[in-house]
Amino acid sequence: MHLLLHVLRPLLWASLLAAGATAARPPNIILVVSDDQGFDLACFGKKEFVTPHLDRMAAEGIRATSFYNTGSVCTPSRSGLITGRQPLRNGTYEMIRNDMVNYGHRYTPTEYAMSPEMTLGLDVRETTFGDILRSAGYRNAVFGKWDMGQARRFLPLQRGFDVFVGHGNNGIDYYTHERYGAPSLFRGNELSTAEKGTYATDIFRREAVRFIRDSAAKPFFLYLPFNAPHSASNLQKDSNQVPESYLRRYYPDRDPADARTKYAGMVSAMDEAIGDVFATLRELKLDRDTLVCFLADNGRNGGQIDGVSLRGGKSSPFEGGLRTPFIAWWPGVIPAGSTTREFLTSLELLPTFAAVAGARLPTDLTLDGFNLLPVLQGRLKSPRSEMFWDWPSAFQVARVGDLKWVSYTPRGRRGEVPPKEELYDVAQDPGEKRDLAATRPADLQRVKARFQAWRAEMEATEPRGPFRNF
Ligand SMILES: [Ca+2]
Repeated sequence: MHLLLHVLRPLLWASLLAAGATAARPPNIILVVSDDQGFDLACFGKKEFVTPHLDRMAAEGIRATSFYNTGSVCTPSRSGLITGRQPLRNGTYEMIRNDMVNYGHRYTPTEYAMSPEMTLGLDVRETTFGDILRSAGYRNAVFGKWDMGQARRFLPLQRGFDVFVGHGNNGIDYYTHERYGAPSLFRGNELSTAEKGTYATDIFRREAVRFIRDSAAKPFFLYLPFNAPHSASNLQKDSNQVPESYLRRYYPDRDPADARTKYAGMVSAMDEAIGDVFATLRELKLDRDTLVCFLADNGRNGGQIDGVSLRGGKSSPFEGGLRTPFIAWWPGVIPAGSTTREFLTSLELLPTFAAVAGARLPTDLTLDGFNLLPVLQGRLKSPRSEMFWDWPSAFQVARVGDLKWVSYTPRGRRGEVPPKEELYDVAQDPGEKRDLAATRPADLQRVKARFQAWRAEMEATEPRGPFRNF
């Protein structure tokens, strides 16, 4: 059975290519992730943001408007993306963060070496999308925010990647590359201060272009998780950082000192970096042999899809936190200028990459998603009818069909105060304004029961660190 699949899989990606494409090998794969951007880009309706390259990507590819991440904050969102497994299954379901900085504490080097940001990370028994694509012969790189731990065993070179420039923790200062004073920029396995003073987005942009140019010999996987436009991790009051040139270029009529203006400039700096990636693909004539995906890791307050306002933002259980933009681009394979409303999540990306690469998945690996390419091509309805989220310190959520059950408490107080429970029809009411919990009690119980069944499955899965008690 598996031998047969192994033989047939290379035919799978070949059959996905439209007439005219001449791929002699599986496609390159580029995954771009932005940090805390939510729907702040013009092609999802926020016209005040100048994002011509992402807009062009959407015009030449497909937008998804019902796409979810596995968390509404960085770390659990990224662990689901990287492993294709629910955070409760892969074990990284909370933030890996030295929270004492919230109270003004500065970690000494000795303290930092023993702190959660150094000692915790994605369980080494987990398989990453880098591992899967490497097994199919890909050359893999990460430039940007890894966020899966920074002890050596957790860093990308030990997790299926060949090249890494970036930070293993949550966030850095864009110029010093420090996290609250702790040097945090790695080249490979080593911390490096050689480029102190260079804007982080420009470093990741340059490395991405260089990697594409250096990868002619093999299919490549470029994972490009920008730390932008997340605010910088330093102790300044306004920690939005962007070179002046972006402010002048895009907002000549706005106050350059305004934090909101700087944030918009950070979005545009990232968009220009993405533009360089596309320009390089076109120059090297790789644009029909490369699948490019873009998503934001979580929402941001004030999120809107095509003018419809979403409730909540980062760290929230509502659509404004969990639902994010997704764009996929592969000329000749994915229809241009299209939009899908199909129910999809970031758990689908690892199986999609494996399918297009013709990779064999380990038989003992339990995944929580599926190949979404046929859905993007309009050949299949999404097989997904349910999605569940459990962020133990803050909320539990189930979406079953169009109904969404939400149980939430102020963060960190779960179990101390009674949770609020609500029910929404997110197809009819994406803004989650009309709570149906009182009027549709049978539906409420049905959705909750699905959540409980899923929760029991997570409890029964082989436990993983770093948070679970086993
Ligand atoms: Ca984030």
